[in-house]
Amino acid sequence: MPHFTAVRPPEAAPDWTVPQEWGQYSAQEHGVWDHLFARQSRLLPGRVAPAFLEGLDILRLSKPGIPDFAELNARLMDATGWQVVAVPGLVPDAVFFDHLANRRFVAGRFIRKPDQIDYLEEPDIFHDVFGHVPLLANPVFADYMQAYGRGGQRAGELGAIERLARLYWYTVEFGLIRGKQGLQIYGAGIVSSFSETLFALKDPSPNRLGFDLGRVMRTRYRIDDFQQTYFVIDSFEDLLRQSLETDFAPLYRALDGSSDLGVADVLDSDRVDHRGTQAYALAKAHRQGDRTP
Ligand code: HBI
Ligand code: FE
Repeated sequence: MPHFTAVRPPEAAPDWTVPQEWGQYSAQEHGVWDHLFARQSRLLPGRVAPAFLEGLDILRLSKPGIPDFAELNARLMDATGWQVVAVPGLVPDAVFFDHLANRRFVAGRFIRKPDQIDYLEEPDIFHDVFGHVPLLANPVFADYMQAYGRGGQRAGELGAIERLARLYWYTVEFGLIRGKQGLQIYGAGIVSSFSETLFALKDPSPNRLGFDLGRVMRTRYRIDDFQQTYFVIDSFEDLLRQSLETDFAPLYRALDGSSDLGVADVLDSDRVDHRGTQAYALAKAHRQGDRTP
């Protein structure tokens, strides 16, 4: 995610929230949501962590059309005390962390156009609500997301925002988890993407490495294409435990002595589920005439 000093749009409140204005969505916009929802709902069973599907049920997200946050929040608050608030788009880090620390998930209220079905730069309501919100109904993941928000407020004081952005990226956005029958997805960026759901689990190109907090905080990520490395957690409980038990300040200091790692690097100390061929990234770089993938 970019770190930027955007200007708060005039229609937004001081905390950058805006009314969702659910009544303003057109039939075509509801249709885009239904198309994306149906496509992912057919694809995900067996590929996604069961807690995600449980969240879809608890929050009644299979109801047709773009969810009305007022209805959604009644169920979500009941489940874990979280609520979804609408924002005009990406918000500054400090605003983002403050909302998460108070169990408010910020979601774009716009939805992609029919010609953007497979890719768009900025997170839209389908990415944010379908991708991120179902796991917020899971008590352990809900605690992790609040701990992340609090960690972000602390990181701001310690100048370690980039390290936390990497943790967010390789867990909340693009995380994999060890399921009973093999690896499964849980990261919102994968769950909300038809092509990356298939790529992240089965394609021989990317690395799939065991999650380690310090390792992830050293590792750069891509925002413009499929990931070249995915990290695998053993459970949401383990992810929460690592995040709560680690005093991040000494970890940041220890990491200052180590160099960043590239998107495709594999270390001898890594737990390697799959060492990727990087064929996808190399072929793409070759097509673009750029030799350094
Ligand atoms: N803003 N709306 C929105 N959604 C995000 O996911 C988001 C953001 N701002 C910053 C951000 N994510 C990341 O840089 C965090 O890791 C800080
Ligand atoms: Fe996201």
